[in-house]
Amino acid sequence: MAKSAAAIPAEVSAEAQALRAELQEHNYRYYALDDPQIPDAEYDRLLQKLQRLEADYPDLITPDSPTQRVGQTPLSAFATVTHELPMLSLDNAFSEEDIWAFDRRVKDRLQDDSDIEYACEPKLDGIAVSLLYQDGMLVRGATRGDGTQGEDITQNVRTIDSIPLRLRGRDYPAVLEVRGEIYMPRAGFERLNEKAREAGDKTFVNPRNAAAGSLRQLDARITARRPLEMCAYSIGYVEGEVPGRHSDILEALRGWGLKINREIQVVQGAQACIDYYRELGERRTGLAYDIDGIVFKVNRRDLQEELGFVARAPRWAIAYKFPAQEEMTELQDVEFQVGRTGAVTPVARLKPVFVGGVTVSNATLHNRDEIQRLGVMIGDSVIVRRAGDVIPQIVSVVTDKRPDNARAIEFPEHCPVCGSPVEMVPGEIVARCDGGLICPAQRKQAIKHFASRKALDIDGLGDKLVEQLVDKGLIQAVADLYHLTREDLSGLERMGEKSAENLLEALEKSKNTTLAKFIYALGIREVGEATARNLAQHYGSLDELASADESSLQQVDNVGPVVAHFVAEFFEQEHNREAVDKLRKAGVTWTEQAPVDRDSLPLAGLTYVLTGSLEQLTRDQAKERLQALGAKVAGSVSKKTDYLVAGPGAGSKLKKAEELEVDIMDEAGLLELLSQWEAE
Ligand code: 5U1
Repeated sequence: MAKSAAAIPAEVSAEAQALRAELQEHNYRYYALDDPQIPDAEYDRLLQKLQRLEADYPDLITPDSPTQRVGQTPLSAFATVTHELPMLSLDNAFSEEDIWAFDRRVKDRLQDDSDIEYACEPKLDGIAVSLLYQDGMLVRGATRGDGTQGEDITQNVRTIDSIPLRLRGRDYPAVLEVRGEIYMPRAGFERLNEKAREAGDKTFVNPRNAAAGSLRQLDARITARRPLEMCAYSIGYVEGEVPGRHSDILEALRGWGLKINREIQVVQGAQACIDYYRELGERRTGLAYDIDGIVFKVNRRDLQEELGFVARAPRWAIAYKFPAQEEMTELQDVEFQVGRTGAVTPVARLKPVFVGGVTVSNATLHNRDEIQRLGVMIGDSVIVRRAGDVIPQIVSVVTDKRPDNARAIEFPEHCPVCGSPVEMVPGEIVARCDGGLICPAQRKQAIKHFASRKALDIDGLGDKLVEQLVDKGLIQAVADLYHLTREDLSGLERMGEKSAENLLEALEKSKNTTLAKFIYALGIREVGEATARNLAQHYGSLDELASADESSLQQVDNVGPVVAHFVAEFFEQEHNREAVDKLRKAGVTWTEQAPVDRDSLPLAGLTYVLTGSLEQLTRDQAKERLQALGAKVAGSVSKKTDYLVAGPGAGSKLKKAEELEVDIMDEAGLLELLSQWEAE
């Protein structure tokens, strides 16, 4: 039962105060220092203890208590806030020349030609906000709005754990306005969209929109469930003393409990700014959050004051933007491509547009569901996103710009290449051409796969050559490759005598391979390189594999019912058995091996977990290759985990691994490990 103020014993009051201070300190270590000292579970335990005390003695509750982050009463509208000092915007630079010109302007105005000290900071792609602290207490959070007036989002900013409700220490100014960016880290964004997808809800287009949508909630309980963070990048209105250098102000803010970006650096001169831009630009896609440029600021505050402002932007700062990752263009047509396994994929043909540093004229539309989800029509203006090396995607449609002659996208009922029916398999989102190897598109893809580096590695047999060979009727199936003659090749485009000779030599060389590579080369659905290796190790010979039934196949590591079904089905089909026979007759041989005892594999008995993004490998490839060496790959970190492979953007799994003192390696370490054992 709740007890009144008079009844609060002194020791209870002291305990609540101590708990609050302890929780605040842990928050500071976690967000500002990026150096947590206790596991999340321990933090939650302390918070619950404080909650229980406050439930027993409600008069103990203070507005800055960590239990008081989430207000229970939704607002009917956001109030308007007038900023004490305008929230400025930044001038943009788009080239190195622009940076040199900016540096020149700064020097000319200061009438000093020596190198300027600049602070270099990533420009986070989020929402600019202002936080007002009075006597160390957070009293107001506001959006930038038009720079003069914004919206009061105090209830919402209070829910963000990296924003302290009370500043740490005592040496903060009596009134301090902190400015910064609220953003959604990519990992949180992916999780949020994944949940939305599972629930059949609308997904967010990008982390910035997700952050904006989350902050615009009148019910702060919704904001509280969104993975938002805030990084401070400057101060606004202040009553009190602050340091004389921008970088020292940021350090002071960190000391008062705010999160400051870890990539910030102080450099001398414009060339060093450009070097910083290039260096971070290369690492951009590996960061845990989206950035759209780099901000350079004259570091000395006295020089900032001397330089002053022009219009609504300071003369002492500039944002050097990265090439946009999203642009608008027109969807001119949709074509349908048929893959090796018959999957029919819609491909958007776009009016060429420069995005993410390259000109994009095609983007994948994935499948029929995606077309429906986007509600896209031919002729629409669409937003194309290209981040890093990711295949360009259409992320949304600008329906306001839809022309009168926009056409619906008709998914074909017959294969655009061979005319066979296109089927939707129940439980699959992909539509497939029914033609199998009758379909030239599937045949071409199957031959390309057979010749690829990880399969029979036929040097010189590129995609264009395969297309010509099939189109001219010189080959129908993979075994025909081994009957090609000099005369056959001489009539082909870009095929000189020497190239023809080299290709015939490469074909000859490819005849000697390993069982694992041969299985992989067959192109059985869902059988990747590592699964092929597991099958080869398990059965030791192709005949053993070909006669295995589904339940035997499921004994193989990493082979579940779906893969087992595809493998058994492949060898049941007469034309596949014939294709294998023809290859044997053409002279293709492979080293058979005694079945391997998996317990004797180098990583047997070890459990790995993968987290964060990897650059050289996909997650699946890393997983398959670890499994092929005998390791188990688990989805979450526990006491049973031996190693965590952590890439950029690693979050809670990394934290947990650190708590449990699990060994951690990065992608380079993983690649070294794989190459060490795979070579044996
Ligand atoms: N990192 C950073 N982002 N950003 C945005 N610094 C920074 N400074 C800004 C803005 C609008 O404005 C300055 C004028 C304080």
